[in-house]
Amino acid sequence: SLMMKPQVVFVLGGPGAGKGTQCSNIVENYSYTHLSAGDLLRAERAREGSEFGQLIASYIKEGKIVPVEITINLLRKAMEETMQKDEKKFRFLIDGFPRNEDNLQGWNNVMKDKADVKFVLFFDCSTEVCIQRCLERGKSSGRTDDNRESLEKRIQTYQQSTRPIIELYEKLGKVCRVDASRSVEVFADVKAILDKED
Ligand code: UP5
Ligand code: MG
Repeated sequence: SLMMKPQVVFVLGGPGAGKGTQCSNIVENYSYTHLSAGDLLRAERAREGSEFGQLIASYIKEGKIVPVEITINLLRKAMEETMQKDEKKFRFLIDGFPRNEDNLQGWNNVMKDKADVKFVLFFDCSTEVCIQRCLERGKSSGRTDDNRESLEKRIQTYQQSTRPIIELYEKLGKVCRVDASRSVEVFADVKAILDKED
């Protein structure tokens, strides 16, 4: 059968900005499949027999960005599996990727011809709010990186490596920014963007 070319929205923003939360909201209201690169890496870390488990565990704890060869394969497989199960599912929210130059190169090498990147949904959140949300979540999340030490590194990685990627897309006119520091009304803005872009 004729498969649609996957349509992708990259969802970016600092740690705790609300990427996952808003992606869940979107999935409830629009026909998107949510793929969190971080969730895929955590699942791979936990997978019995994974040759990358140790590496992923240490990168996540250190707030460093895992080599793209690992991440892009997880994303590609998840996209293929989704579309094989249901060919109507060709719209994807790719949450937390691409985070640096290496990620972007890996995407371009493997996926550029296979998928269209429509735009970047950028959840812009102050560092203070990001830290507060992750520390609060850390009380129950069980995430190995929701502690002060890891968080400082995650924030630094975000500032040094991910912000330039967002700026690059900004120059291409492909960034839709949402003020994500607010406790309410974030999703109202997201809806307005999706209704306009769709
Ligand atoms: N919350 C959310 N929105 C709120 C609001 N408006 N008001 C009040 N509270 C709000 O939200 C975080 C917390 O805040 C939750 O408790 C939520 O209830 C509350 P969430 O939606 O989970 O935010 P999110 O942006 O998804 O935060 P997350 O911690 O998942 O972001 P990160 O980007 O840090 O984590 P991710 O899982 O993407 O990556 C983790 C690590 O994996 C990276 O540091 C890296 O080491 C590795 N990684 C790679 O190497 N490569 C990749 O491509 C991806 C990840
Ligand atoms: Mg998340």
